Amino acid sequence: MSDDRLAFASNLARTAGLLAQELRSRPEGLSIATKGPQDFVTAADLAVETLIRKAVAARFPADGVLGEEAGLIRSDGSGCWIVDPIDGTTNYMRGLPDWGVSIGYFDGTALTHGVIFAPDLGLMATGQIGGPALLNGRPMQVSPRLAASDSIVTIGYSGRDDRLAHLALIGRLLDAGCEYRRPGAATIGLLAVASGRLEAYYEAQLHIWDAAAGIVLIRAAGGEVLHAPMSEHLTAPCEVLALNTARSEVVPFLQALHPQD
Ligand code: LIP
Repeated sequence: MSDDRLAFASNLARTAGLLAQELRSRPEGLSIATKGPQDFVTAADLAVETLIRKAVAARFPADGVLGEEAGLIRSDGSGCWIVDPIDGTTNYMRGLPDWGVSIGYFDGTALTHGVIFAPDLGLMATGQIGGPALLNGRPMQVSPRLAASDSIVTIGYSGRDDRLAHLALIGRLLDAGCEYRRPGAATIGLLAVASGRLEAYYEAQLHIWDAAAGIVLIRAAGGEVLHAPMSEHLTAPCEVLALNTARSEVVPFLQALHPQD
């Protein structure tokens, strides 16, 4: 089915990201509420999600939208846009560059389109299942590295996670000779895997709006992502393991996973 959803999402992510940057420069743009320990929402998160929802409603009125801030608003069709207006809010509000607008599309059966725009990093990633994954218009593919001692795993953590299990994961990776990074934004970690800069991403309990676009980008770039079936992941945070390849030596050192959807 040819459609212009990818071009639409790419243009929309760019507009949304530029709005987020502009709002960060205004005092009211960063009025902040706390959702939990080290978990924040700014007026910019809300404004960007509103912009995205209005654009989808105008262009694809039959599609629903699941967004981090306003939840799921269904429509007549089976398709649904899965949106994190500003992933990495803590980084964003502190002026750190690792944050992005994440827009994924679920056609009712599978995740099919993904766009991540990271304005402070100057990165626009687009991809569609069955099509190329592009980074700033140029093809990208996952890393060829297989050895654990030659791999860097990017990990995510939140207050939802078991702290000791997280520390044990880091210990296992270091014992295996891996390096690890923790960007504080799932989209940035997932994009690092899709673009071949890093070899794997793991997070124990990640919301689908943080992951949807990155999952499509990694699969379109030749990688693999294991996560819970969408029937489960649409309603609760779930374990996500994204890999350049299932043959990577890092796999045994990461958590056992739910069966892939
Ligand atoms: C964040 C994710 C991060 C996760 C945090 C938080 P937010 O997204 O990108 O990977 O560990 O709990 O969900 O809240 O900044 O959009």
